[in-house]
Amino acid sequence: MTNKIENIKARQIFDSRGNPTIEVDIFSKNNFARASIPSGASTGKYEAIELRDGGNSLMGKGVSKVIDIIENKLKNQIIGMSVFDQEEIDFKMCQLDGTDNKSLFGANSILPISLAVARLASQIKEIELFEYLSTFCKSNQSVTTPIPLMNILNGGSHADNLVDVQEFMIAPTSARTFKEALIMGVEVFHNLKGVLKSKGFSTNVGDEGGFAPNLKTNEEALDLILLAIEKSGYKAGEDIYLAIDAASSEFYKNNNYCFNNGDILSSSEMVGFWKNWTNKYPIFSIEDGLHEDDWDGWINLTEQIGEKVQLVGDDLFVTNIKRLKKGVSNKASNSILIKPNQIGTLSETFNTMTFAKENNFTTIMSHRSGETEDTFISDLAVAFRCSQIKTGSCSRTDRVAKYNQLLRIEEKLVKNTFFSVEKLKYCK
Ligand code: 2PG
Ligand code: MG
Repeated sequence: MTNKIENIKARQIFDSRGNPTIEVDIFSKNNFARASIPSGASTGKYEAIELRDGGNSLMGKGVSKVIDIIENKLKNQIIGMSVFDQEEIDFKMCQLDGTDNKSLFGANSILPISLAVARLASQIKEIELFEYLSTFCKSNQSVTTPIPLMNILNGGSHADNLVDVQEFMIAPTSARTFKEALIMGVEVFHNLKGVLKSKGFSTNVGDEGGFAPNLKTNEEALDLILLAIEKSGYKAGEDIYLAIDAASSEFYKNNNYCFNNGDILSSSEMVGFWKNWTNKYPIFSIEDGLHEDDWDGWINLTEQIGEKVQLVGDDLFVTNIKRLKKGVSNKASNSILIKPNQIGTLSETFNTMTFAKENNFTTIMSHRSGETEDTFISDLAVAFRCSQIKTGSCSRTDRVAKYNQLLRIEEKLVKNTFFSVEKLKYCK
């Protein structure tokens, strides 16, 4: 049979930060597919485990143990299965691992196989990856390209500066196509470079390709971006909205939010902080505005501004349906960030996205801060009608590759399939 998996080969490659990661090649009789996986820096404490070798070599980050697991524990169990049995393959790998958080085999041994299987299936069917993946999406909504959230200014643990907020993103919501949105984003990116230069700031970029200037305050970042939007000929709050990933678990100490300028905020003060920012600036989306265990804070924030602002759980939910269910039943947010490597299989990622959609949560597909050249998430975002995708800024090929793949996908879709045509709920 030509749809049977005949061989799997794993290798150590390097990600955009120069850290080891895994690439898998998978073979059927007449076809071959490849997938590689990313790695985070501001990882949530409830994410599936990423196995590393430890020791002195490669700063302890080597993945030879993972290769050994793939070659000796997983490969022979999967060879002979049909590439079209995505769920059975994923389930089998989870069962073999046998732990709740994939701590025995590591999500980094399971996910690359899971992704490569889907890609091989699309090749055997001779259809695009996004078309194949959309057969797993139960939505009646038409297939759309997502609005890009472009992280043009980097702080937190993604940059060597004193900016607390990890990501300042722009969302070109007045665009009618993904192509148009990307052009708008690129224009603002280049104008921001000019603005920073003219003010004597560094224009070096951080891990996700956004600028990483040494600003004194977080507000300064917002003001500089607003200026760049204006210089590009667009109106902030009409053509382009702002989105934030605070990654606040990173600056949470002893039940408080501790800023680099010495400010220490309680959970309710932090909620007040976000309320103030969203009144003052055209911010339509805040990701991880509160710590991953601060459920009361999340509920409070959702009560206060959840009607008009998208509140995105990243570290809070870690793409895990159990945590998402808790969030839905407690009304602790209204949106989820989707990162396949936080949970470790494609099938579990599908289930989480489906549950989020059934409960009217927006879904945002996301890269990790350490990325590879693999563009799988672009196809996945389209297949599952994610309203948005965040995959960094408009520089660094590891980021732009994902946006470029969306340009190609959009060419294949019928007219008016860009999400902004439907209008984002939180952009009035
Ligand atoms: C995030 C991600 C991606 P990391 O916090 O959303 O931007 O960062 O991959 O470092 O967790
Ligand atoms: Mg995040």
